Formats: sequence, structure tokens, C-alpha cells
Amino acid sequence: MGILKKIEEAIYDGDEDNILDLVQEALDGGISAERIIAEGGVVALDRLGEDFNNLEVFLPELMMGGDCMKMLIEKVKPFLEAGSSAFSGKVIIGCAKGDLHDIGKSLVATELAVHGFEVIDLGVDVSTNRFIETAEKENADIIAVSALLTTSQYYMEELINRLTDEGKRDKYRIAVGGGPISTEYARKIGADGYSRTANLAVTMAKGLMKMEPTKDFVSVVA
Ligand code: B12
Repeated sequence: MGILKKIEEAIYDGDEDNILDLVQEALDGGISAERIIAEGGVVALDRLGEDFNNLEVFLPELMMGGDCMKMLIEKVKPFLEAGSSAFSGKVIIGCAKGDLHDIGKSLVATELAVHGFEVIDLGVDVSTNRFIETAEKENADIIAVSALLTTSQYYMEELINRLTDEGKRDKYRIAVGGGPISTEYARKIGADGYSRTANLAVTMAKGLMKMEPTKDFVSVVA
């Protein structure tokens, strides 16, 4: 079994005792941090999600898999390829109201930070008020919202509508992402940008900085 497959199995099994050694072995073997995250970690979490849907695994397994993935990410963080360190823009990021899934959001925050963005991470379960108050206080360029739950996805639309009602929509570029989000959905609710993964979020966010809010739309899916 190849090392990435071993990492996938360890995440799937929530094997906290062995995950760090396996990740070290992959790094020693010259495998990039990006591949370890995508081909080891994300693949395992996708499998867990599917098996959870089919009632083959339950909440404790999801939690253990999630915890293992966090260990993996902390371990590979220093090895993520850094981009230009020139200041790219200021981003407020958080998980939409009700959503506690922070692994993807934190990956996006890390990727943006290593590529020159100043990132203020508000964490999980962030209310629309808090996004707006922080963006105003910090004079943000981009507000980035993550949602994995279809019930939380609604709050992305609420944020955009509130900014519009308060006459502030033109001040910020709004980026959205997460499992149930698509280019079509992002367009429909009037967001400025969407990307499918954390790596692609860098290209998307740089694209957003080249345009005025609401004047264009940037989607990066591959
Ligand atoms: C791990 C996990 C958990 C962990 C979360 C741990 C943590 N700290 O995050 C725990 C156990 C806590 C959990 C709880 C629950 N979960 Co859960 N969970 C998952 C699982 C298996 C993996 C999620 C994950 O981390 N994926 C890996 C990351 C890297 O991917 P990602 O988040 O999609 O992010 C990538 C992109 O989407 C993108 N991205 C993400 N955010 C953003 C933001 C921007 C701006 C951009 C540009 C891009 C971007 O970049 C990321 C990296 O490439 C998913 C299944 C799945 N395949 O998604 C279910 C899943 C999301 N969970 C689900 C459910 C139902 C729940 C619970 C309701 C279960 C329950 N009955 O209690 C609770 C809800 C808790 C809550 N209030 O949020 C469902 C959601 C169904 C739905 N459509 O609403 C899923 C899809 C499982 C399933 N198939 O049914 N879960």
C-alpha cells in the first residue's frame, strides 16, 4: 500500500497514534503538503461522509476522522508552498451561522495567508452581524464564508442581502465555498467569487482583488 493510501486509511480509521508518523514518512519521501492534504486527508473525509450517509459509520467516527485531519494539517502547514509575500488584500473568513465544520475553512485561511493575504479568522458559527461588524471595523477587502451544512448555506444569502439593504454591498467582495456550494449557487445569491478548493481560493481571491465588488464574478473550479 502506498503512503498516501496509508494516510487515507489512518484518517478514515481515526488513527491518532499513527497519523503523524505516516505524514512524516510522506514528507520524507518528497510528497508535497498539498498532495498529502488532498489525496490522503480529503479523500478519507469524503469516504467518511458517504459512509455516514449510508449509516455505515456514525458521528464518533466523523469526529475522530476530523480530529485526525486537523493533526495532519498542523503537521504539513510549514511545508505548504509559500507564494509571493507581497500584501494581497485583507480577508475576513468564517463558517456561516450554525456550521461547526471548520477544516475546509481553516485550509482556505491558511492558503490565503501563505500567499500574502492578511486573514482574520472568525472561526465557526459566525453570525451575519459579526461578519459585517468585523468587516467594517477592519476595513476588509473580502468577506469569505464557508458552509458545509445546507441549513447554514442560507446565511450566505442573508449576508449579501443585509449588506445590500444597509448600502454597504459595494464595499466588499464576497467569496463563498464549501461542500454544497457551486458556481451556480454563488452567482444566484449575488456573491463575487467561488472556488471549489482551498488551493484554488488563492487564484480566486487574487482575481477578486483585481475587480470592484459586484462588477464581475470569479469562479475557479479547476
Ligand atoms: C468531519 C465532518 C464532521 C466533523 C467536523 C469537524 C470539524 N472540526 O470540522 C463533525 C463530527 C463535528 C461533524 C458534525 C456534523 N456533521 Co459533518 N461532516 C464531516 C465530513 C465527513 C468532512 C468535512 C470536511 O472536513 N471535509 C474536508 C474539507 C477539506 O473539505 P470542505 O470542508 O468541503 O472544504 C473544501 C472546499 O469545500 C473549499 N472550501 C470550504 N470552505 C470554503 C470557503 C470559501 C470561501 C472557499 C472559496 C472555499 C471553501 O475548500 C476546502 C479545501 O479544499 C463531511 C462529509 C464531506 N465529505 O464533506 C460531513 C458532513 C458535512 N456533515 C454532515 C452532517 C449532517 C453533520 C451533523 C449535522 C451530524 C449530526 N447528526 O450531528 C453535524 C453538524 C455539526 C454542525 N453544527 O456543523 C453532512 C452535511 C449534510 C448537509 N448537506 O447539510 C455531511 C456532508 C456528511 C453527509 N454526507 O451526510 N461533521
